[in-house]
Amino acid sequence: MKIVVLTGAGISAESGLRTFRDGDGLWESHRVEDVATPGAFRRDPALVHRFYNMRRADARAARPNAAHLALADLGRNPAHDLTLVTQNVDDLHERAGSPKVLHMHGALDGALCAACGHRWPAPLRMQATDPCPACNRPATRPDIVWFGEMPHHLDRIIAAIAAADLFCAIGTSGQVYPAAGFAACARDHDVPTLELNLTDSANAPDFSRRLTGPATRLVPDWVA
Ligand code: BV8
Repeated sequence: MKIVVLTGAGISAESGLRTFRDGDGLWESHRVEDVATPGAFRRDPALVHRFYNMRRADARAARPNAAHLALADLGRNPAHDLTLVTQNVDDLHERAGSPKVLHMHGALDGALCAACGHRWPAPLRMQATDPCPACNRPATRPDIVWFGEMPHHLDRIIAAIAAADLFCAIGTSGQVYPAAGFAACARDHDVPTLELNLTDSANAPDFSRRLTGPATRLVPDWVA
């Protein structure tokens, strides 16, 4: 069975990592949409690096939960062909044992040179003046897809959805595009859709089946 799973911040919530839109969705009184942008980085690179340095430390201190582990089991099941796509930038899927994770919004453990495009493993704490290992220019940014930037792997994701037997979204509010449009894309290709979430998402009507509850209960039950 070909399955495409899309995860969002809700799958890491029970590992202690904050989601974007639960609670007040603010960080140092900034809306995430105002920090996770190229304009914010141009205006105040130190603020943006502070945001991601904090989240990198939080992610390294967190542990995968039962939902991450259940998806890793699903990926190892030879009866299924799983494409795991995440909007998350933490590495909890990988640390749970998922072999191939498509990080469509980038990853905290990556650094990117804003001048030459070189990528390298991110240190725990980064600052814009860190020289690029390739061009030596002080233009270091997190390797994160910000608002207004093109997400990664879109062609591969859409092709996998079109050919899938099931599309399942877990722990995402369905408010950020193009990820929020994947369920409608599945429906347009007559692919069954399933949503596992704690609350109603913005694109809940796009799903043919929905289960409500915490991911650490729903995902192991669904995978079993
Ligand atoms: C782009 C950076 C184009 C990483 C993020 C239509 C089409 C295309 C684009 C747009 C469009 N309309 C608007 C846009 C622009 C924009 C957008 O969508 N804006 C929104 C706000 C309206 N999209 C973009 O800019 C994208 N780029 O389209 O480029 C382009 C074209 C040509 C050339 C160049 C570019 C880029 C989007 C990526 C932005 N980066 N973050 C980071 O800092 O982490 S988005 C950010 O939101 C995170 O990546 C996060 O993953 C993502 C989505 O949030 P969720 O994961 O859903 O988290 P949220 O807190 O919202 O919800 C949590 C859910 O979990 C809730 O439902 C809750 O109930 C549930 N939950 C909580 N606890 C649990 C739980 N569920 C289960 N168990 C629990 N215990």
